[in-house]
Amino acid sequence: LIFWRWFCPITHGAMNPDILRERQKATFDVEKLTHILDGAPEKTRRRREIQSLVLSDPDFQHEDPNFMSRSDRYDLAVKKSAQMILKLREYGIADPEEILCYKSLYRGNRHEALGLHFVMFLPTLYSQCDPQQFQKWVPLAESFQVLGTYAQTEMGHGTHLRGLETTATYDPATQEFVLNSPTVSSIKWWPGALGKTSNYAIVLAQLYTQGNCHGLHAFIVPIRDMNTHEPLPGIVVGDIGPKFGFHEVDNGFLKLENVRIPRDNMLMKYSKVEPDGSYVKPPSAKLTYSTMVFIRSMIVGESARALAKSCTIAIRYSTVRRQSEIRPGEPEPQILDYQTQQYKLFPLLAMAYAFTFVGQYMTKTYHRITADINQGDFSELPELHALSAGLKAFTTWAASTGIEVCRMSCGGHGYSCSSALPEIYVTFTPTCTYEGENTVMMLQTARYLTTVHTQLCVGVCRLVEMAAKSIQQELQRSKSQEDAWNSSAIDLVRASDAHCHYVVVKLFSAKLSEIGDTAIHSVLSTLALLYALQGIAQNSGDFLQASLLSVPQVLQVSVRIKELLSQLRPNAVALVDAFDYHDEMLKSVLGRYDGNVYENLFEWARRSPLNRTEVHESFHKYLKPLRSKL
Ligand SMILES: Cc1cc2nc3c(=O)[nH]c(=O)nc-3n(C[C@H](O)[C@H](O)[C@H](O)COP(=O)(O)OP(=O)(O)OC[C@H]3O[C@@H](n4cnc5c(N)ncnc54)[C@H](O)[C@@H]3O)c2cc1C
Ligand SMILES: *[C@@H]1O[C@H](CO)[C@@H](O)[C@H](O)[C@H]1NC(C)=O
Ligand SMILES: CC(=O)N[C@H]1CO[C@H](CO)[C@@H](O)[C@@H]1O
Repeated sequence: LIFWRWFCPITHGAMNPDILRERQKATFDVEKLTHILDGAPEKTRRRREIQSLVLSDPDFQHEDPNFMSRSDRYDLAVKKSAQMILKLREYGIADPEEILCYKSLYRGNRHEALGLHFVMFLPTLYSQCDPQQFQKWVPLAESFQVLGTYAQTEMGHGTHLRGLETTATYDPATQEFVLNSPTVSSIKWWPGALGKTSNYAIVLAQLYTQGNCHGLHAFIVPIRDMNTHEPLPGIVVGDIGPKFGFHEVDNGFLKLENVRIPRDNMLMKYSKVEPDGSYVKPPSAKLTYSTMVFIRSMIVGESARALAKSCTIAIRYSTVRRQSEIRPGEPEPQILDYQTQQYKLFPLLAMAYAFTFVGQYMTKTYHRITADINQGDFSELPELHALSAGLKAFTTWAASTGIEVCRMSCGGHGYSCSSALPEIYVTFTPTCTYEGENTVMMLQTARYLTTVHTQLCVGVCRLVEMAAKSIQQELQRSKSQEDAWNSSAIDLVRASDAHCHYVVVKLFSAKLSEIGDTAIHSVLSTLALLYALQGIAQNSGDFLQASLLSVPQVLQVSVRIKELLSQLRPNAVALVDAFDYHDEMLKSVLGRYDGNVYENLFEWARRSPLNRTEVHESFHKYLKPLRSKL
């Protein structure tokens, strides 16, 4: 086994002089900015305390997954998940935020094997069990005897829930539900941890009782024997195969063949099936909104973190990488001194800050509104629901694109797994698809905007008006409301996008007013302005069309953007240092704090399994015989 520790590199060189000089140029106190990003000095202190627990733990050392097969990567992920559970207990870490912090340190840029158990299975039990079910299932799940996943998506349908085909038919004779996957397209497909890890699944199925269909309901379905872990009768379960990323996760398939479960395995907090088969309706559908809002606001935070990590790697590397020349005869410049390189990276740095503050705002708002909901006040829920859907889509799209820009800005080495950028990208990008497919989310936000468009900011309002006008025109062409909606969807998505963009700018500038330190205020104002102006420059067509800006004004915007890039240049490394990603967490040779990239790149490559023997067997098998045949 090849054990690795990023913080104890083979070469104990001093700090790279180029990156050292960058840090001396900073105009503000990096530590104070870290406190703002964490929320408070106390939070920074606690985060670092948890970090040192992880880093000083010998179990944290492991082989580099980049050099492992998929099966070994899965094995390592399960091992780490199991260790993590024991360690959280050992260290007495129980606060949800601190658990998240510990886990993100422990799993690095990748996914957790038991992720679905924590983020979907347990929360669904907490929110949808009736009191008796709660008593039965929660202790089993919290002690990990029951390892669960959430099986909603099928091969044929993900977005359109009414299209799901799995059936649960009540049989009053035995007081059981009979579950079936009646078609190939009805096979459950994608749920994380379903293939190999879980012994239970919450299965979403169309409920049939007394001859009527009552729509989707959630059922607790045992899929593997609790002792032997063998699949149970009628259960066909497995792994769906390699994917773009998520290599350590066993996203799975599940085919149900006349699987019988007791009546009280249907989650019955809201709707019920009585023993005789009569159906009792849920009181309100709104309650399920709040879980979605919560998960989507967490994803906004993930967008910020993925982008912040990527900017840290690309900006640090851009200060130690020297290439080409600007003036003939002079030394090669740091690549960050090319205007185009700054133009690629600084707007993304500004975006990472913007999204961090949006994430903080959403978490705060979620907690405030949850308190209102507990008092029976649902008034703000529709707006928050629409906003969280839009911001989830807006930030994940922008961050996905941004990570890829960071990767390409590192040239060839960005393509190597040693940069960590490929892993960050493939782990992050499915957030555009799961928990609400992005286009569909934007259209949901648009539906809300068209009902309130008089209260919107003037730019956004123009776009909503345009979309609304398009719907009107389509309706006049004697189309139905639904067809008019479809024919106006491009405009509707643009309007939502503009609204979200505006909200991000607004929240960023609101954050500035909270900041007392003048040096930090000044550099964050520069970032906020860059974020806002870059948004205008990229959508200048809309601003011109709506006569909100003139052509000379648009030209001024691009002049101002160039000035802001130069203004930010001296603080670039300090601004990414403030995100405070430890080398062990970043796991990037290019993004190392000490900037000693080249010697470590060589060390990393030498560990490649292909180098294990000096001569690979393929030489003897194919290349040598080729010579004798020619
Ligand atoms: C890594 C990963 C993990 C996952 N984990 C889970 C899990 O744990 N449990 C689970 O149940 N599922 C899981 N999923 C599945 C995921 O939730 C679905 O893939 C997602 O909901 C999108 O649905 P879909 O695949 O049907 O896409 P589709 O809806 O088929 O989307 C395809 C295209 O159609 C467009 N489209 C669809 N509807 C509309 C519309 N109304 N208007 C305009 N355009 C539309 C979309 O914009 C998109 O461009 C996971 C998926 C991935 C990739
Ligand atoms: C939706 O709109 C597009 C573009 O106008 C059109 O091509 C398509 O046929 C419409 N879809 C349906 C189902 O009517
Ligand atoms: C030339 C070279 O660096 N070879 C290395 C290849 O990889 C193995 C481990 O897999 C090393 O031990 C070799 O030194």
